[in-house]
Amino acid sequence: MEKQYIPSDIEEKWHEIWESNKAFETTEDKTKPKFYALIEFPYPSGQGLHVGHPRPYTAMDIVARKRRLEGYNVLYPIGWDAFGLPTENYAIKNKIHPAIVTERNVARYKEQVRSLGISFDWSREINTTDPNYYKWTQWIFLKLFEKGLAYKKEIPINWCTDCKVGLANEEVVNGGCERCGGEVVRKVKNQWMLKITEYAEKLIKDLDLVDYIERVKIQQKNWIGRSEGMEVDFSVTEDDGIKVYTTRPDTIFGATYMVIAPDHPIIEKLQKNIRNMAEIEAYREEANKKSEFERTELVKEKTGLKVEGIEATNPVTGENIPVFVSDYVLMSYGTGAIMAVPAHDSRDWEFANQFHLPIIEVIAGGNVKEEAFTDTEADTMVNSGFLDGLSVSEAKLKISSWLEEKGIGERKVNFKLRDWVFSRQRYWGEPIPLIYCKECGWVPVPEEELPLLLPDVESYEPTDNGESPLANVTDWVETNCPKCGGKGRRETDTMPQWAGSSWYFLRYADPHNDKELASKENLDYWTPIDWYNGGMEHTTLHLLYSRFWHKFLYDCGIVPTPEPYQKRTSHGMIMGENNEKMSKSRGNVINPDDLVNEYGADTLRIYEMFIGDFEKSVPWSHNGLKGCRRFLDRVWKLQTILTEDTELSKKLEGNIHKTIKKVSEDFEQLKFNTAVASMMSQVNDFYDLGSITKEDFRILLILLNPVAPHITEELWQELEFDGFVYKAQWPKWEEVKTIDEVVEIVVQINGKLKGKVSLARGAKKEDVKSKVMEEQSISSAIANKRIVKEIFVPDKIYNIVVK
Ligand code: ANZ
Ligand code: ZN
Repeated sequence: MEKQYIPSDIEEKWHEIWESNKAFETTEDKTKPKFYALIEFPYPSGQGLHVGHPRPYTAMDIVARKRRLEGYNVLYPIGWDAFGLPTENYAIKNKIHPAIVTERNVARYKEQVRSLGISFDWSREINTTDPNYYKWTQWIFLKLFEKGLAYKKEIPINWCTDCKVGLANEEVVNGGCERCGGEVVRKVKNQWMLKITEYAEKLIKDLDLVDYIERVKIQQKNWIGRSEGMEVDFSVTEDDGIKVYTTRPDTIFGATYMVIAPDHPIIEKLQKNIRNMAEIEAYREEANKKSEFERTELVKEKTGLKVEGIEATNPVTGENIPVFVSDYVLMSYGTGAIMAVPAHDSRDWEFANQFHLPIIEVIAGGNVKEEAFTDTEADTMVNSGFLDGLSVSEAKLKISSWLEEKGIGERKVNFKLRDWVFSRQRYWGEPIPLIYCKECGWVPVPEEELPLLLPDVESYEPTDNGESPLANVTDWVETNCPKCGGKGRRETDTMPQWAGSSWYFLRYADPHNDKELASKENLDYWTPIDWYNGGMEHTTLHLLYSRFWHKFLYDCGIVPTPEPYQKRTSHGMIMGENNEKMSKSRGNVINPDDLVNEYGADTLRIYEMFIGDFEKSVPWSHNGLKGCRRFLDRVWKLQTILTEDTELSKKLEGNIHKTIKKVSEDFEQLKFNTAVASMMSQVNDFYDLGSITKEDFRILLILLNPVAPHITEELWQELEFDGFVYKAQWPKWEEVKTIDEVVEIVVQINGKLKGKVSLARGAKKEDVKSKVMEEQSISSAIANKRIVKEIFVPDKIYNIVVK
């Protein structure tokens, strides 16, 4: 009697063997083709691993393991993105140093990840809070500073009132804090900023160089928001005028008023002429309290007021038009002023109706009394002087040249992307290595003094005045200016969570280097990353930030390619059984440890791949999990039907080749669920046949190994194959053998020939029957009759006996 399948008996054993064999460590043989697979390294929070984590880890593990079997030198690394708020908040609450909290969380995560049998190269593990790591994060920041891409500026920023911390635009989700969901208000603060906008054009254009799934590309493009338009001068009484930014110069004959942002500088400039300054100031104050998100929401009612005492002139009609302030125009975009065309812009249309302003139709085809007509493919301009009769696109060209010739307009490209707010007023982050000196301004900490260590503090509590807890560490803050030796003060803000993750993938290439962030030789060999899978929620955060840093390092000659990631894919979330998000408060969180203990890591891995379309969110199902365990039990028991009869193997030859093909191709296309399904059906075929040859078993074990690495190694050993599965060769299929031979099956009713159906050789009775019943002549011949018997001779005859 063969052994029972008891995962807990074998899984830990294999972890130890793999580790002592250094099975998944890269080789230094740089003549071998390389493959670099990457997952987003986890944030080790107090909650431990979530069942959502194994989904991307297993998926990329499948790809990594398959590549090894195909002969590649594979780098599949892991590390810890460990600076950040949750750790700090936990530390505050429990009065434990964040470094200790981090250490504990990492240890727990590591054990959990290890129990899943993911083929990470643990010898390259990194941790963003390790001074040997963050030395280089600081070093990159200083490079950015040196090149003028890091600057300090007093600006209104998003401020989370709960976390008491400034947020980047990317961290504000639906008007709330990305971390805690808390209220976000505007606060004017002196901030370190990174000039990501300098890379806006390249960040869009170079998406052409990479293979990202479409929705990622689209989201990045929309976020960067490239817009082509014109700046046009509108003259204003007593002034040299207001510049507007418009993407629709074709509609200029319909501009019946202007709107400026409440904080537009012309208000200050012309205050002597403005008769309602007090009201405008009050309005501005109200507007300042709102976030940009609130102000630009489409659905909300428009507010604003007329600027009394000044008037503008429409440069093409020569008519005087009123100027309004309204918070739907932002000072931070374009020129902070617009020409309002209510007939063809929805926001202007709402505003005009509210304030009873004229609406002049300049493009025919809509009903502008009812709503704005915004079709940009429309054919006919009207009420537009020399543009009349042209199409919108023709009018755009003509008016643009006209405005340029007259010197009142200029073509202009704008981006929605804003510079990255890079300071955080918190403790648990990388110190910003700069010193302020009254004489010299901001002076970098000398390179040889890096890392600038995070000092110990008594209390990590954020302060209400918006200063980092580091500001209280007087003997750390007060230092000498590295340039003139005079008195200096260290910057006390720290870097945001996203700093360490903006370059971590480079460090994996050479994690222990203490001379450079990574050697040129290693970067040349390993980068770019061949395949990076991660969450959609990082598309406009980490993914964008890291592309920016990488491009900057490329321009500095430090990395060899303009893009870090050759391929980017994304997984869907795993939801609760009733399709709601898993959360502590809902009490529906499933702990992967329990599942590994009860069913084994292989079952959990298979299940997470089989659960549904990898790219979509899917609800958890305990029954599905049990089904996957039954499948592995059946694989295990295939041992009981092993046969020496190699003739039998011929019967399933086509089948096997089809399965190899399906699994090989599906693994490459994120179709892990159908790959697993085809292996399940292959196993059914062996049982249907009543036997499996050793060679077929060997192939099955290799195909299944990337998904279920422990059981396959164990069976490999049981069956006394050579070495280990992880060292085997990925099987090849022969295309001709995957093509079914077609046979004609004779259909009879009561022994008389009634027709023929064509099916693949070896088709099963049910499949033949349903094909037969599709035949009109047959189904009508047996209608109203009782079928008493069906005789099936495989590949030959289907006879139906009726009464
Ligand atoms: C006149 C017009 C007519 C416009 C029309 C649109 C449609 P994107 O594509 O987002 O760049 N705009 C310009 N600056 C603005 C600001 N600071 N705050 C709010 N809105 C602003 O859109 C550019 C359009 O948004 C511009 O083109 C301007 O309105 C408005 F039928 O000008 B348009
Ligand atoms: Zn100085």
